[in-house]
Amino acid sequence: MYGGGYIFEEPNRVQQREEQLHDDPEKLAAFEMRIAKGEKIEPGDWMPAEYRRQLIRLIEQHAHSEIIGALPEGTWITRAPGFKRKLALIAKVQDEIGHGQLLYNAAETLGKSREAMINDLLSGKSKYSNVFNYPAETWADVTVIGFLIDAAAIVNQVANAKGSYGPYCRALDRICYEESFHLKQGHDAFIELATGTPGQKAMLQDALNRWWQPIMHFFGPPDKVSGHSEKLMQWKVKMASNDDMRNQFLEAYVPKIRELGLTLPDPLLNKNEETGRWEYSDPDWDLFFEVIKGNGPCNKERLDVRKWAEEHGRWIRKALMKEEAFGKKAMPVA
Ligand code: BYC
Repeated sequence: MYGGGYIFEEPNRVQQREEQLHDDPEKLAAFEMRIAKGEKIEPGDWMPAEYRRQLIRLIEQHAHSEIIGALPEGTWITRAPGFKRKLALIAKVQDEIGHGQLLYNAAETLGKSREAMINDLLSGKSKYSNVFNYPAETWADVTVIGFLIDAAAIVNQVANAKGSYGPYCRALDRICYEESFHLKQGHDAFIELATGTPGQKAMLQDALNRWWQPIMHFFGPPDKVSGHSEKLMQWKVKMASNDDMRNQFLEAYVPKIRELGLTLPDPLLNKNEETGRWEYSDPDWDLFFEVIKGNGPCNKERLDVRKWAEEHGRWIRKALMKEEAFGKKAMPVA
């Protein structure tokens, strides 16, 4: 356990043990029938232990991605070009942290405490999105994140918002509203560089070349390798496969990039008009697995920043938990 000084026990352990004991075929069939009918599953409802475990894994990973994802852009707030871009970036970073809170809340409804999730992030046990382990070297990197990574996230979130677990879907709906604004400001900044001076366009092209492979990785490994997709799609947690989401992204955004006179660093990238599918060079999946295992260029830096924040915020959490600090019942830590 990461030594963050947390003092909570995970709730709902008893409930989870009960489910493992009673994961019987009749209950499972009734549960799957509800999902097939398009009903939402809510926190108090019976669910198979594996459905709960998978949702916790996925929502927790998503929450961590929002929190860690704020870091590369956050370092650019003081350097964003001009007052308008600074304001938009401050608002965006604040939104991303808010998304993390919404998602931690949704995961907590499944019985894992926020403290346990944060411990697992900081100890390296839990994953977060591969894309946030790369450096944002220039302002153009920030525009690529704001346009294309937000776009990739929207493809994933709009689909999964129609899924089966009520609290996750509601969180995703709200996140999508805000992400749509992020996408617009990212696209606007992207167009500004693409249609700016030759130096600005070259800076954008360079960023695009460096980010393209991590973006292709973002949707997860190919369907034939993805270990969780089949079950998660059957239970309507994932509403499209990794390859389908990657294809949707390429369909919507490659034309927008090319119409600005920019190129993509993949000579095989092309739409097959007969199948309607995009064809591309296989991204380096060994590299992807190394990055999500903790060996990417910025994994250590990202976690070090979060550890620093946890350690330096510990006194505030302690103060909030102490009755004498407020003279009333201890407040839960937000
Ligand atoms: N990165 O069976 P698979 C944002 C892992 S933030 C890391 O296909 P799954 C933003 C996967 O965990 C929003 N790991 O997995 C914020 C699994 O590992 P284990 C980011 C990945 O989960 C700030 C293994 O690979 N969005 O927008 O069924 C600023 C096998 O994969 C990744 C989300 O987090 C990855 N990319 O499907 C700007 C979306 N992909 O458990 C923007 C939520 C795969 O076997 N996540 N892995 O050890 C998902 O929807 C799903 O996790 C994925 C993968 C579709 C990504």
